[in-house]
Amino acid sequence: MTQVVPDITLVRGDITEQHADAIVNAANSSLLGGGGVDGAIHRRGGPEILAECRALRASHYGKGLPTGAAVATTAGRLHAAHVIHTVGPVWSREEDRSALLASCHREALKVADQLGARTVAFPAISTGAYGWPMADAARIAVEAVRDANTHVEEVRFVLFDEEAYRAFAERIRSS
Ligand code: AR6
Repeated sequence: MTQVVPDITLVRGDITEQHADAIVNAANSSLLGGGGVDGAIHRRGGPEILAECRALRASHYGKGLPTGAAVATTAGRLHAAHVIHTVGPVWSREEDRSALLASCHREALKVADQLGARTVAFPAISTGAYGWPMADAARIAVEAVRDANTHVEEVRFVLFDEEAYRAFAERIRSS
């Protein structure tokens, strides 16, 4: 298989309405749900996702999914074959955690490759409850995708509001 550099596309909207091979969840390390994207994915995707998350906690991830790592489950009733759960870092003023945020994107794409996914929808990981400033998160996310060694053909960032959409658009334009 030849390696392709993914096309980066931007959409403003709700990630749970997307049609893609895989949808990335901005989860927490418990894998057992939460608010924001995580809450919406479990709500719309249905209980099969949580059942697989519980099974992961009972097997490989007894201590939870580490920050910066990624793992897949079914996508339940979402318009996708898989949900790829990743745990973003909580923003810190004192400590540079950008490598972990880049890792979320890289590891999610690695899992997507293992699944044979060609289109992957990402939210703006860490920019909600985890407090990461949007412009900086956009820079890290776009750079990580551009540098990834992946067979994924389309990475679609699904941005919930105008500020997020503008930050990602600006980053793509300027790099
Ligand atoms: N579709 C697309 N983007 C969304 C949606 C949606 N349906 N809902 C929110 N956003 P967050 P985090 C945007 O908080 O910062 C959860 O409780 C939102 O405006 O979902 O990584 C988890 O369980 C923001 O820009 O993820 C964790 O505990 C971005 O998605 C924690 O929050 C990410 O916001 C993870 O925090």
